[in-house]
Amino acid sequence: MKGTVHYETRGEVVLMTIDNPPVNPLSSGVRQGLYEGIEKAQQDDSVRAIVVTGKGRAFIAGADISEFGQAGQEGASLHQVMKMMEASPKPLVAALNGTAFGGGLEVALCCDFRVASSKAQVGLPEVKLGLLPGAGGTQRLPRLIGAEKAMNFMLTGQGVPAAKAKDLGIVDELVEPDALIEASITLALKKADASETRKIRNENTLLEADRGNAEVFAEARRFAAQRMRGQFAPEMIIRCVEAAVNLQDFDAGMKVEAERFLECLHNPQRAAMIHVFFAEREVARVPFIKKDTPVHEVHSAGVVGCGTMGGGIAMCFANAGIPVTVLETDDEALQRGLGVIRGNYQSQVDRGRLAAGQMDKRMSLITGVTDYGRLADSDMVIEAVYENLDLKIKVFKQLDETVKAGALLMSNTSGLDVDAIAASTSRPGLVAGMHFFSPANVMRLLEVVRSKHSDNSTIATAMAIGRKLGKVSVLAGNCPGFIGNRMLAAYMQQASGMILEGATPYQVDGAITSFGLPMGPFQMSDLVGLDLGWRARKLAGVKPEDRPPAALVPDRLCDMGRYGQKSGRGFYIYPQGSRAGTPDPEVVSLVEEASSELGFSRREFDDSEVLERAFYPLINEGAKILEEGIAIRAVDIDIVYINGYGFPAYRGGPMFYADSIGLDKIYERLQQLSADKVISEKPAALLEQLAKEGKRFADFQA
Ligand code: 3H9
Repeated sequence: MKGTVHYETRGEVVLMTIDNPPVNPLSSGVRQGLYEGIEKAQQDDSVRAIVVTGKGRAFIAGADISEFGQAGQEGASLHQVMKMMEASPKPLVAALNGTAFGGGLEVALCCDFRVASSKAQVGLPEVKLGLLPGAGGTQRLPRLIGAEKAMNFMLTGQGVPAAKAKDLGIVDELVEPDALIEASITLALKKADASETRKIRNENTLLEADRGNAEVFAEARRFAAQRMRGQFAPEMIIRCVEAAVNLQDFDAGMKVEAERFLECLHNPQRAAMIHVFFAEREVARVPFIKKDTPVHEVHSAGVVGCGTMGGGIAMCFANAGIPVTVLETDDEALQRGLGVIRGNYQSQVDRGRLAAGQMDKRMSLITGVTDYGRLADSDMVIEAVYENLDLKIKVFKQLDETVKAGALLMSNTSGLDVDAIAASTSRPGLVAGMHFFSPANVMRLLEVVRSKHSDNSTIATAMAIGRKLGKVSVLAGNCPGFIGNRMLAAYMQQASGMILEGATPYQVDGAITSFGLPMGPFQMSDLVGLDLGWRARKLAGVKPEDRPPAALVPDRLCDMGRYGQKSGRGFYIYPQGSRAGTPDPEVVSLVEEASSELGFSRREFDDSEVLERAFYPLINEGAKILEEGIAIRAVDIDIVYINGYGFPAYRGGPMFYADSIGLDKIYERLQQLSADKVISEKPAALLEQLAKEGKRFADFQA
């Protein structure tokens, strides 16, 4: 059995300490230890009260996630443990030393009283795993803090610091970390002296106040529809709280909770979201980075370029408390860039997300310069100039000459050749790609791109700095587009093909957003700007007859001045600067004309065909990325796609999604598409091999 609980008597109080490193999940040994310990304490007449705490940085991180979906369960169940706790006439005090999440907080809510160290954090994050708090949380929390606050707490799944938990009424006492055990024992004895216990299950006052308040549930549903579109668990949480309020019978409410929990447990979203939880931790493990791989100290950073990307990257450093120097070509561009940064911070202050003092502090960490020499002392410089290889190489040569020896030089390129960039310097080992996603200060993903020259310590530092900036860093190899943009190209190509063959842009976008992405390919094109490709083709002197068929519709739109959101029109019409576009019949006619010009006879598409066409070639590109070693594992691709491209976490990422469909099915369909010349290539050799062996991408080991 995994994990244990230490049992020790302190006078008339038993102190039980959960020990299951590193974060004390409720694994079999912990549940069994709690069960036996509480039973023993009940039987011992010299014991008057019980204190439960955790060893290390957590109280209890929740149920053991790795046990979900596994057959059979060793040891006592959590419900058996809780039954015993609630039946205890001896007061139980939870001494919250650190993180009390999920089942951990539910154990604390089952105790009579809660004392928290000022360093503790509590939360019910089950929703992020496609679950609901299934150990009484949906029934006890509304009884303790009311339905509205409880639903908000469970639907956001955000942890709150101990002080906030005290304000909410979740915690009874707040103490300094050193005083926690003493304070908890003192409280336990005081309550024992007064023969006082507090069983939240018996409290109905707040529920009565919520009864008949339909608006509180309507509001929770609006919140879930807006912020958690497509997710299964939020509605289940709301129904459990409705049961708590309407039934006002704890055991009946628990029955509803148990049924709904099982529904969540068996829903495919649960498996997908737990896959994502572990995948996020897995991507941090890079086989060639060992514990003893040296990591460069980065006390100060430089950024070349203060446009949208450069400014956002500078904000990331300032937000992490690292001084950053931003370089622009002239003072006008610099002031414009700094103005945008200030404006971004100001809007955070206006929305109450940042204190004004914090904004001043962050701005004071950003220094704007127009002279390369001022970057000389930076420990790491990130280039974020226009996406052109010659220009980037010019910048790197200049940086190589000016920035101190030993400093790291990184490129924010989104797909250019990092080998060539590195080779243009005298320190190729200290060069790598750090591809941030726009807006860089918001998006969580960082692709760290390893050139064939990069030292291991350069990569280790880039990965570590990414984490320090609050990003999820994923390692990619060097190839055009790296992981994300290379796969995106396959997807965009299919989207363009489908509208020429008979779908409308609105149908394609509709199918993709119903699947769970925040926007479809044509909404995305409008956001990025249709004119980028159009201008690039003009600059390169591409003749209209040589233009790829996929470019015909966007180029025609640009010829009409429809560049996308920025000009108020593109594939969609954006009334008065609105971000939500409305479809335009004129575009449908234009698409139909383009189809006929190119010799297509248009046909009907259904949404399932749109999804196959959009995602199967993307998955195929993912398979090639794996076989070429551009991504180390399928999970790396999943994390890139979820955090950089809005693939719904509840579908686990494209490679997990492929595994759940079955690789044989995907392989067959791709073969068909290849035979019909819908895709220009054959299915990836790796996909063919895994499909024939009945395996999954998850089984692939490089
Ligand atoms: C639940 O409770 C259901 C109940 O309502 C109903 C039951 C009937 N289980 O994140 P870290 C591992 S659902 C198993 O790097 P940090 C993690 O994989 C649960 N393993 O540390 C990692 O392993 P490795 C609700 C877990 O300090 C290691 O611990 N609870 C669990 O940055 C360190 O993790 C949650 O959703 C777990 N529950 O953050 C909480 N938790 O080293 C999920 C962690 O091999 N956990 N591990 O990669 C977290 O949010 C964070 O881990 C936590 C610590 C904030 C606790």
